Amino acid sequence: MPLHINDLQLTEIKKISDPDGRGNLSVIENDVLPFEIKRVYYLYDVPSDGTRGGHAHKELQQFLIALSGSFDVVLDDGENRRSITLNRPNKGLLIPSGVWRELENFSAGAVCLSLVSAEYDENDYIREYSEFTSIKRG
Ligand code: T46
Repeated sequence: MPLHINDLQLTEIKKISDPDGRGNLSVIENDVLPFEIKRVYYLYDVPSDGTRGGHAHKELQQFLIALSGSFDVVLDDGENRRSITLNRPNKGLLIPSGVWRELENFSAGAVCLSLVSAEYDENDYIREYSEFTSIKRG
């Protein structure tokens, strides 16, 4: 069945709260993600009017976390669009392949951690929205 944008939801990440008030620790183990992590990168110092993304991936899957601050991820499956706010370090957003994404409304100090399923490959990117929709239409 083709992916519908409403299938994409935030995933809870395990949080271990220190009983002596030393704060929290969150952990991502291999069973949380449907892929093996091959690369990690992070976005930071993004101006409040800046946008990141604006493309889809042919194969790459990724898991985004707002380690600090907040930002919105606009998701588009070629027919429907919705926006999800990431603002907690113990919630992540899994984005499968074939989903157009735009990241916007970064708060001051926001850090977006991205765990991804493959090494960097520019050929995996679809950077033209018209190409994306035409692939989606088949
Ligand atoms: C995504 C969003 C959330 C590299 O050399 N290696 C890398 O691993 C990456 C991710 C990028 N780059 C280079 C390629 C460009 O020259 O860094 C430059 C900026 O990349 P890009 O314009 O793709 O950055 P974003 O923030 O628009 O997109 C990135 C990821 O590329 C993308 O997969 O989903 O973050």
